Amino acid sequence: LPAVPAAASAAATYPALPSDTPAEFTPVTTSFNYVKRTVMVPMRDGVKLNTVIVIPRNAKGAPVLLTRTPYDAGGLTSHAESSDMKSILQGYDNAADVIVEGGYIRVVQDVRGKYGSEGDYVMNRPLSGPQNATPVDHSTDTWDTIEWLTKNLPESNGKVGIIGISYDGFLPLMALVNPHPALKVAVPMNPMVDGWMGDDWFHHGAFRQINLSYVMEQVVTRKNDAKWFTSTYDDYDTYLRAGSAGELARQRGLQQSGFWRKIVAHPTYDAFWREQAVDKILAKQPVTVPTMLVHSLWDAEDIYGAIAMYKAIKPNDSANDKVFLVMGPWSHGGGIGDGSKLGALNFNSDTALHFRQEILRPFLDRYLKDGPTAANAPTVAPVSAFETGTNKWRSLASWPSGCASGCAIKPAALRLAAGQRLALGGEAGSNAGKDYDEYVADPAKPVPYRARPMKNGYDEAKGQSWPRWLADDQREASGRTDVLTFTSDILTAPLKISGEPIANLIASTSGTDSDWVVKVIDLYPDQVADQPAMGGYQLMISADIFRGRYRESYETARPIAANKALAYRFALPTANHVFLPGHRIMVQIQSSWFPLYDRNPQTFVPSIFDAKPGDYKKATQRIYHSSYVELPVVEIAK
Ligand code: PG9
Repeated sequence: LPAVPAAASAAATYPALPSDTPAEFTPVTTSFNYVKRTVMVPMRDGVKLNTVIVIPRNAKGAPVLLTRTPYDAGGLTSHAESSDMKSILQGYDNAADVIVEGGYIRVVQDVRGKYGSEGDYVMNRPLSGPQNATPVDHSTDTWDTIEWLTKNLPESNGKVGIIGISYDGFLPLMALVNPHPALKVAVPMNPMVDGWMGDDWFHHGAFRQINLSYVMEQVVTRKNDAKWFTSTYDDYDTYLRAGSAGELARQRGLQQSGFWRKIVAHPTYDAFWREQAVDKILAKQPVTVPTMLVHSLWDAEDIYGAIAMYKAIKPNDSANDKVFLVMGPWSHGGGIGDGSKLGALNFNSDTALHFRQEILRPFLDRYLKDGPTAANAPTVAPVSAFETGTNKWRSLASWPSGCASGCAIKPAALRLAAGQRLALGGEAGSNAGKDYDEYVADPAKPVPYRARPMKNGYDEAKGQSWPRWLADDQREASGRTDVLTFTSDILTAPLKISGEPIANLIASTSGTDSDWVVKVIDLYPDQVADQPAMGGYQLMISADIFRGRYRESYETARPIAANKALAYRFALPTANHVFLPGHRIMVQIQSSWFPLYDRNPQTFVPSIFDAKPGDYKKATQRIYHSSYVELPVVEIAK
């Protein structure tokens, strides 16, 4: 071999060409109207949590609004690259107008194990106790954080409020368990409260399988680096081809996630779910911090939480000055956005702006500010409820109360009568002839939960509009042979409902397990002059699913006796709605809502996560005319 020239074998001997990148860059932020500090705040066990603090420039005696999150504190405080505080907070989890106009110090912290924080991530980390052997939980982490903030923020007045949406709405509730004395107010918006009964993971036992993508992105890596993928344009095809939710999870490697293994191990409402349901936890103690629960009437993710929480903690609020409720005509988290429209619906005013400026702002002022601003803050009604149909805000003393005074709520039976008619109250519903209606539910062709092709997700630019699906037109479903549709006569007077409709089905299946979906719908007049596209619109007002195997007990799944008429009773989500004259009421019944919920094989198997292709069988479903929906009708005293 020829000898290698000495110069070529030596390390780089060429002259230095200095890097254009400085060893350390110091941003110039003197023109910014805020100062941002990112600090690692130590918890009692030594774990440090990444905390972003945004302080209005020259702030003095300013209160703090804290959000704790698994969704990236850095990202939530830099929605835009800007020298303007309102611009950087313009996005998820920030009521930017209220925060900035109110002069608040904004603090956003990554929870343990997510993004910049140290420690282990546990989905909705339960309180220290039977489900969590460590001494640390979200209650202690919030306490330690507030303790640090009160000692290290010379610009603050020492008063802290905690606010957040969904997961970040669950966290203010955890802060109420043994609250730090400096915590003066909590605003849980659309909080996740009970993952099995009616929030993110199951509804009455039916699994919300489109959340597999959430588990993958949110749980398997600290910084959400693993991305969900599909192999079809239409999500319906991806889920149908996989078979069961368990199989799709296996195909994405989710068994590596501790949380997915917990879901698979706890398909029923056992101690795992019961003991971490936040309404059950907080019902045991009076809430000592003023708390404003914010609920969205068309919340596609946590439609259960805020109302369940209100029911649990209001009875302990003996002075009627700690627990407040707001409900608006919004999608999940819509209270911080534009509340003038939801899909095809138009509310004639920006209902979310009204909430922020007229309800949230004075509420925060009262408890977080000092001096005359606090003393002169307008009082907020115990309940502020937007009434859909008439599109009006109502101030109420409690929920549900129908109106400010002089009215009562009387349950009225909406009977699923013969001829696919809905008969209200004492109305004569003919039960002549057959005493049931029937359909065939085929798991090979489950009822789509929205028009196909469907792309589940949040990015409108990519054709994804998941957050507003509950307000979709149900017309397509009403034309299917596997959806039963019962319709009332045209209303001649307004009919107002406030509260939870309750489904009372008398139903049989030829299988040994079955899902039942019940939808209460406002059927618009055939023509709507000022909004032609609303002619004949079928708007869901309240709807939910029930997994038949839990008919006798939520804790133990049991096979259903085939071909036997059996009673199923379950509550549907809260409504505050006026069916206007000229409209009709409709109820639709079906046995799948796919792929939002995994398919019921209609053959009893111990766990539906493990159902095999051969278990999925067609079934004949009968809805007997003794079935009814109990409507919480508001009667106005004459
Ligand atoms: N609905 C979401 C969530 C909450 C809690 C657990 C899992 C998901 C959210 O929007 O945060």
